[in-house]
Amino acid sequence: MTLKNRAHDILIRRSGCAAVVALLWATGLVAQAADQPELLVNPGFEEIASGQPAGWEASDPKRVAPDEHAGAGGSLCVKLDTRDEEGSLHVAQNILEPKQGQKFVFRYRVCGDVGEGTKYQAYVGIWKGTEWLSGVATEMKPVPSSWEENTIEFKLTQDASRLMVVFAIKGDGGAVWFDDASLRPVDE
Ligand SMILES: [Ca+2]
Repeated sequence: MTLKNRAHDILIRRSGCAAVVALLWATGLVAQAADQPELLVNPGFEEIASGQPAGWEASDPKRVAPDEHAGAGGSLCVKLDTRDEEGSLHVAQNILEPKQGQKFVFRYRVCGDVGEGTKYQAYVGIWKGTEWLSGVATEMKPVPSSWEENTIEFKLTQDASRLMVVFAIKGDGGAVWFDDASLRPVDE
């Protein structure tokens, strides 16, 4: 088996495993999901529109794209790639008129192949119209080399009219993948 074929074989097996996990997860949480709807469109980056993750806005369509990285949930994730040109990239989605006073849980998975100079941000920006109010988890973080899941809870107490979920990278070169994003209201 060639290296390429072997890599493909591993990718297929991992994808199959992820699909089973996703199915179990979905079956177990049907009732809960009905009470707590997912607010993001295309949270798993599985749908593509004009070559881009549907529902998401990319800072640079040439360097932010759907990708079949091994270990992605489902088949696809989103890849932010600064290997050819350093700088910053992001992919983002707006949620209009979130419920004020509501508690939310924000989840995502991330992994990357980067030098030490590249870090990532996965945050929720809170806006009143075009005015920035605050942000949740805005710090730059080191990029893990294998998939890592993060969960952040926050309560919307301010006069917010818009949330923005943002995945961003900044640095001197590398590729970072994000997948399985989620933003759901949760009961207190
Ligand atoms: Ca996915």
